[in-house]
Amino acid sequence: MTDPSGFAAITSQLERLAIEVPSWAYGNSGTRFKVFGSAGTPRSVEEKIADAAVVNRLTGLAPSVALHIPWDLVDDYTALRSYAEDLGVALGTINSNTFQDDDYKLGALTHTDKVVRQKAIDHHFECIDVMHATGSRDLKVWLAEGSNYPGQADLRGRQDRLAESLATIYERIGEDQRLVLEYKFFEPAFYHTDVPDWGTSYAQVVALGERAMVCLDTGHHAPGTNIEFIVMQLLRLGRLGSFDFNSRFYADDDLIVGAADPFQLFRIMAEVIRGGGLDADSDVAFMLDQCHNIEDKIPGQIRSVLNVQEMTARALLIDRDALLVAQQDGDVLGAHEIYIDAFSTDVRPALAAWREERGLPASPMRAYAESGYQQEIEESRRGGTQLSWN
Ligand code: AOS
Ligand code: ZN
Ligand code: ZN
Repeated sequence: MTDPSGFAAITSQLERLAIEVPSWAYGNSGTRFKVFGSAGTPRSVEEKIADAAVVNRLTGLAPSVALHIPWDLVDDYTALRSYAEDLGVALGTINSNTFQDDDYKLGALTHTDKVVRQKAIDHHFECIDVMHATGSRDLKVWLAEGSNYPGQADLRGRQDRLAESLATIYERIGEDQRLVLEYKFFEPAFYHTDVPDWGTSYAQVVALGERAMVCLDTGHHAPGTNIEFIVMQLLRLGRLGSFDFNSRFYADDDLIVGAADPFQLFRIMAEVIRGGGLDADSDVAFMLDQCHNIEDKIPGQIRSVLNVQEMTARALLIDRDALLVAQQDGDVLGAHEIYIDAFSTDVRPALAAWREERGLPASPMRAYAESGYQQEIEESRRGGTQLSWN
């Protein structure tokens, strides 16, 4: 096969791409208006993992599953780990939850009441215990904390309490584990959130130590934010721990990554590559944080990991040497054209052929549709009730 796009030169890097899928993507989800149930929804954590394993089997791209505590509560995490490994996937990031308990209405790690703060800290300790059993590296902390009305809360006091609570949790993290702090500029609190932006997350994690990192959820920025700049900066500072990938049009939409703006995903992956985030020694974790409210969940996840792969391939095709020369020469439009040339390259045929070479289906979407798995779970999992919230 001829290789006009130079695809052969990028496969060794592309091979390293691994995307963690979230257990909650396989459960039913919706908006505050309606949760549409879908046939075949998993009834247990094990069934969510089984579905995630199908995504990995067909794409070769999703070797681990993120869990959420307490949504994925089981008695024996060591047994769950073996169950997952038998299906060819690992248990990945453990996500904590301090947003569904009445005690946390006015805050959890930032609460003025020490008893409530300790309860939230203890929950994180439990998550760390789970991590030891599952073999997970990352504890991901997303906090639904903030206030709705100016004057409601002491912004400074909350930030200080947050630092203290995080430090207590961080002390418990094992030598080979990391604490990853996610930021979000709004919701469920609307006036202020306690970790609204990358700068706050960065300031908090730097104070903790080397194994504390920032999580960048692509849906958690104000419209128009230059997300790839943040990617560049966090990589430059050595604190980009992980991504929560998804797409948004208006809010925290949690739609399929790359669906709303594939060019943005390309730009993000271009900065990841430029900053060494795809190098062999990189420890940046790529995760999805999505919910499939109206589409089938498994093909939704397959589509998502393929979108990341496709934009990564295009970003790898940027002619870096030529780009550097054009940039140094001040060739504004020449540099821009080199960048756009890569984005405009249709890598789909080359990706399909490369998958086949590695024993994967050329079209994982088609392979799933033809596999009969969807019909099988719709038949066998009647009464599936697992809900996920995002
Ligand atoms: C919430 O908006 C965040 O994106 C969280 O990362 C996540 O969706 C939640 O913590 C589920 O675990
Ligand atoms: Zn997220
Ligand atoms: Zn979110």
